[in-house]
Amino acid sequence: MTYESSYLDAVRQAIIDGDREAAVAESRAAIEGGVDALLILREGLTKGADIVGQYFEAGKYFLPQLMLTGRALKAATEVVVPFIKEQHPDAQHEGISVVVMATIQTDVHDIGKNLVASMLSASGFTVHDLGVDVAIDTIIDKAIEVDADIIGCSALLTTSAPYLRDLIATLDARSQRDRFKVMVGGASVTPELADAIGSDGTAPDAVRAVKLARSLMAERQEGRDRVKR
Ligand code: B1M
Repeated sequence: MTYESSYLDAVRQAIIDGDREAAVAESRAAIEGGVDALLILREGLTKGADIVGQYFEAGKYFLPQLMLTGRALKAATEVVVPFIKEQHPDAQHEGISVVVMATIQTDVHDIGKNLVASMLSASGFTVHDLGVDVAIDTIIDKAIEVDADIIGCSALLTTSAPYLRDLIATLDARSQRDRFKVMVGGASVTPELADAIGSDGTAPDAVRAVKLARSLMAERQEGRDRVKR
């Protein structure tokens, strides 16, 4: 067993047990032991969440266990995020790019959305985080109000993912689609779905979400430059 895998196993187990104190302590121990914070997120916290999700689907775990895991994930994420920002500083300043973020209506999962919002802020984007279960028109109204560049939405449920499609349809209906880049993500979003609904892209994790946001901003700038010429 490598030194990394024993730390990661302990973090993962704490998430599976829904043990907040252990999740925080083991995440700290892994950081102090020199494990990359992004690895802790991917191989410890997220893998643990996936296993809990599988147990839930299989009827081995029920809602209370899911809730305990949610609390443990939240607390441990707060421990690792500052280190992800520090260890992955491909975060040159973005200037004044503005993002409106939300978890789409009917969905209350916010851990991944918070992570993406936090990484975007650390990368110099101005982020307006509207929270969870946010109605489509509220998202669009806020994006117009703050003159956003990007709308970013998470959906973790197969039943909430269709609202991402409705968000884009509503942008179209309100003649606002060309005004914003739209990023989507979360456990129910595949690249195929992101493409099929006409979004501008998706990313599997927060670090790649920042890369995507950057490339969307570069595309936007290129478009503006072309219009000027
Ligand atoms: Co729920 N839940 N949950 N849950 N929950 C899932 C999503 C589920 C997959 C578990 C399962 O059965 N396998 C399942 C959905 C099944 C489906 O629809 N296919 C499920 C279910 C069914 C439910 C309920 C319906 C249960 C019930 O009540 N019977 C209910 C729904 C409530 C609602 O939303 N209306 C429910 C409730 C809950 C809790 C409240 C108890 C809790 C959430 C606590 C919270 O968020 N504050 C919870 C939890 C903890 C989970 C799991 C176990 C973990 C989710 C999580 O935080 N993952 C989850 C299983 C799983 O995901 N494997 C599950 C860690 C997080 C870091 O990852 O959010 O994917 P993630 O974010 C990643 C990437 O996806 C990406 O970057 C993030 C960081 O790396 N990303 C983006 C996210 N957003 C992005 C946006 C972008 C780009 C990238 O651009 C804008």
